[in-house]
Amino acid sequence: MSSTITLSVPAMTCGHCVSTIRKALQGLGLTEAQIDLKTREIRIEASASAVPSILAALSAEGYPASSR
Ligand SMILES: [Cu+2]
Repeated sequence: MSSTITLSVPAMTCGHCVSTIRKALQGLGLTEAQIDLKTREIRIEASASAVPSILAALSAEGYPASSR
């Protein structure tokens, strides 16, 4: 069962970051992610069990994230 998950990504500071993150999420099949540069948050529909692999993928791109 999926729910809305909000991730905080402090290192996301510009449009380049956003596009890198968007690509990483698309690689995981998360094509509907909402990425808010102003609050540095990502909102996705995903199952809680998918969160660790999402965090790992973001971290691998240089954007450590935490769920909140
Ligand atoms: Cu940037």
